[in-house]
Amino acid sequence: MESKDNKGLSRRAMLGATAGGAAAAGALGGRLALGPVSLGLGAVGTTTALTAGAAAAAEGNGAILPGQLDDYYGFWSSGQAGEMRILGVPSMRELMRVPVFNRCSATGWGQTNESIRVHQRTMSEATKRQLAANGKQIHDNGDLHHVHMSFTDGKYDGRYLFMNDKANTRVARVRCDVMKCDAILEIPNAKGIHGLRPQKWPRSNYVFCNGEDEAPLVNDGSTMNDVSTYVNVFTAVDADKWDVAWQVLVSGNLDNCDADYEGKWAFSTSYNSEMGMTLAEMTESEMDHVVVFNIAEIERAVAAGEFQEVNGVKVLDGRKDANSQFTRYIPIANNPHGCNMAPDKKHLCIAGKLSPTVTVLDVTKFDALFAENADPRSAVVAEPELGLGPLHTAFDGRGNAYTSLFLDSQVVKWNIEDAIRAYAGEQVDPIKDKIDVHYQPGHLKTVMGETLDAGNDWLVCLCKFSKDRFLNVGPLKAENDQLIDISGDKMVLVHDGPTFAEPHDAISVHPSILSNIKSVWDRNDPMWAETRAQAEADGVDIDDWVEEVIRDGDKVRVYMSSSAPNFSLESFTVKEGDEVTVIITNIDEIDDLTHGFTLGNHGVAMEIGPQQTASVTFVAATPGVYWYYCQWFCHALHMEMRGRMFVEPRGV
Ligand code: K7E
Ligand code: CUA
Ligand code: CA
Repeated sequence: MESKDNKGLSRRAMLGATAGGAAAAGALGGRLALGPVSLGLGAVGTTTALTAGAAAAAEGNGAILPGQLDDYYGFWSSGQAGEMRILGVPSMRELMRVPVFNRCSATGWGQTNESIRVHQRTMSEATKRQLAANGKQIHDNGDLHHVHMSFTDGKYDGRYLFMNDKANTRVARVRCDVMKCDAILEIPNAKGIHGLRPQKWPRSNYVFCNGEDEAPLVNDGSTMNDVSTYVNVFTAVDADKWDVAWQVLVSGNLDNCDADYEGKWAFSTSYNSEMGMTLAEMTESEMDHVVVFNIAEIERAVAAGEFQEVNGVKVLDGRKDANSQFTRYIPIANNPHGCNMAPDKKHLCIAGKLSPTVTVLDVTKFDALFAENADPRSAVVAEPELGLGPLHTAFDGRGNAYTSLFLDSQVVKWNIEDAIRAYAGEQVDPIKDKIDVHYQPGHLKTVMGETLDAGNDWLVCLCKFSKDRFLNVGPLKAENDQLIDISGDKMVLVHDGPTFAEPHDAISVHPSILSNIKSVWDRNDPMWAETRAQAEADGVDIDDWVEEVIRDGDKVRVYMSSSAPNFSLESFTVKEGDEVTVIITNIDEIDDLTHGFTLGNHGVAMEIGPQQTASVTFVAATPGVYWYYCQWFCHALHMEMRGRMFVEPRGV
């Protein structure tokens, strides 16, 4: 086991290096031909022979053998669980969970002062009031559907991951260098952020966010059931400044969105062009629409001051009646859902959901939509009939599209150019293959498929139901993320991956894009800048071994260090009713040496990674002796890494 004496030695180094061989095997794509090639390059120095059974199991797993690294990082949303997950593709092994909108018992996310600051930095006064009325400081749930990485020049750039919270109308940002959430933004005016995409070109200056739910723009109870006062709001978040750049009011609601590869357009599907409030009303029309947002025109109007300021945000009116140049509405059948821009830089695929079609729009024809008397369907270049319940579309690097068919429980592979030729009247079947999936898929994703680097090896299909595919675990069943080999003409199902609630969407990213990931925190990380400032004000050097208890009226700040297997303070004393802040710096420098702080019977626990500072505040309300301990296994004497808090009765 590591101690503070063996600095510089990592666990991976101690366990024997395997990374080089694994990467080489991955690069050779040895997953299906599990012959001597991939075995020979596999777990270096450990594998001499595999049984036939083990080899078959490995093959079904994408042939990532024990000790091998995956070919891709997968970033998964988790729906109502509120976190982001990191999986390996193609093994589908879950590597990490990153708490974002949820409260995490293991890491203390949602309880540490550092995470509460991330939550509160942009919180509106109204939300603070609502939370306070319920005895809370932050929302501790979220509904995270869409995770997307920041782009530069149409490719992932490894800086950030962005994600939505439909439940509490927020977006969040995860720093890729440490895989921690560093910013959450409550979006004013909009309701229920659903579709979310970063701008692809020239870089992700904006994150586009769809408000799904209609509500009065001034939503203060003065108008309630008068639907004519309801609006839907499209938001562009400034991804660097982390505030709202501008908003556009639209007709109908907003579901999914995407952006083009020229930085000219964003687009959103709308299933409720009817502005219906009931299911019957929302499905009444034959046609709904896609909204096209004209970025240059919007930016011009914002710069010229042609906006209305609502709740501190610049709002433009892009509704149909306003006759602006901000938006155009393309009629699409029927409650469309998925909105996916192809890596050919040209074709936008809109999934019909209630219509068995995908509508292909040529974005190079969008300029013409803004001319007077333009035909609003003039950019439609194909509309292949693919099957029942098309929800989302993914792309490979060979001009093929893959659409999930929710009702048919299938993935259909089709060729975009062939669909265009068929639409023009040629006798060609754009459908190349169909495969059954288990069951009822929502999103599906090829590796790097929403970028100019779209790959041709793997498709992940995120099925909403697993039914009979796994052992019965009670009324609540796992979902099923299936791995499909798309390298050949025929799609081949190679793996079932049970998942807990509810990965709507996922992306896969090549590890070369994420070479900036750290194993040890920088001591000066901005994550705890405010905690550091407090320490400086208290005259405490938290970079050093520290044993300080500072009293400040009824507030007590307890500074300590951790180094396996010790806390610097074996005990500290406070008084009944004190507001206690425990600030701990983990001075261990080697990777994979995380400590924790759990305070018994106080509901307090947090992670303290190597070189991290973390803090937590609570009221010591009840006199007595309470043990605290390290909850992340760190050392042979990890159980002994504990100490006592003495809470003296008031008046002693
Ligand atoms: Cu289709 Cu929220 Cu992306 Cu779910 S959405 S599937
Ligand atoms: Cu420190 Cu366990
Ligand atoms: Ca509709």
